Amino acid sequence: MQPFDNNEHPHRRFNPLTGEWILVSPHRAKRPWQGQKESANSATLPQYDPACYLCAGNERSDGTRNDNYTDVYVFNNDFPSLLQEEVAPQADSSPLFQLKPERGINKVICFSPRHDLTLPEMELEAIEKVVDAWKEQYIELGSRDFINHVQIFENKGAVMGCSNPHPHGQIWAQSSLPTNVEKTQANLKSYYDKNGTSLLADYLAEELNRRERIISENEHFAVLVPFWATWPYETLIISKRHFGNITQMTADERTAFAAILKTITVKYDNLFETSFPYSSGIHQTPTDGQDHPEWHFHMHFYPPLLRSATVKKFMVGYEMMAEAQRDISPEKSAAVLRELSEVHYKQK
Ligand code: H2U
Repeated sequence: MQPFDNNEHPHRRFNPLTGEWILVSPHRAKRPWQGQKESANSATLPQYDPACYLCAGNERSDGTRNDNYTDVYVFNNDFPSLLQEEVAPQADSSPLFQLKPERGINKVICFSPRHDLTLPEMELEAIEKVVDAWKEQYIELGSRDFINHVQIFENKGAVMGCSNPHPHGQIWAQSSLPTNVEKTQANLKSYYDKNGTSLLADYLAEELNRRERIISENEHFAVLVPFWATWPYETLIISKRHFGNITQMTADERTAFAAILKTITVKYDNLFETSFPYSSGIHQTPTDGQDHPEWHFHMHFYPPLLRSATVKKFMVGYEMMAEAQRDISPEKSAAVLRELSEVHYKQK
């Protein structure tokens, strides 16, 4: 029998954050491609677009006018998916028809007044201001008694369903713990209860030791392709110190977090010399007033691109019916990202 080689042989890997397995088929990365091939949209954007509903001073669809903001700007989403209004729950006698009213608040956060920039092209100081705004929102929204979870996220690129290239993210704050966060919390907690340590602190220590999947690190954060990554160039930013949420960052950690955000997003843009699409989001302690020593601040990046500026991975077929699957190994993806320059390709 041949000895196992994780760059050659199909295998499954366990994601300890979700408790799910994923199928890795590294040998398939070699197969010929006859699928989607179209040219990237590399249109240059103006610094200010009079028709953009996120640009400073412009009117939004409901007639509200944006402030003439000069750095970060946060407003209530005009088309929120959650409402603050309290309604009486309705009982249903069948456990097969469970339903619970859900309350919440949705915000939009413009990262910069510049319509043509995204995080990787912004100055470090400007990214620090985004981090500050995330922190303020986490505190403000999380302090409301009916808000138990604050999801900070960014959907970047038309391929991710993002409606506008103006650099922006969203915040959905709500009364329940959403499914993915609940799963992560349960797994972090059972690890913490069993070992008395943070799962992600132990994981990061081992990754820093093995150095197979580390892409970059600074004094306070590391970014890596997780061992269990599903998306081809999925990454995870983990704080080196064990703390639960953004309010617990020191001033140095705030700067280091902004710096590693810039590093990974610049590398992403450099990968296919395109504005790299992704969904990213911060996972941190819920705002339910409980102690959560199991939580460890981290940020996920789930980018869909696979082999060019336009050829993306689809989560279809086997993935929909059975479980997530990837071709290129996480180690190869990490090596590719590690080698890429930290200088944005447009600045070369
Ligand atoms: P996306 O590009 O990820 O769709 O985010 C843009 C958000 O901006 C979206 O949630 C909101 C949409 O509801 N929006 C407003 O709040 N006001 C507007 O005038 C247009 C879009």
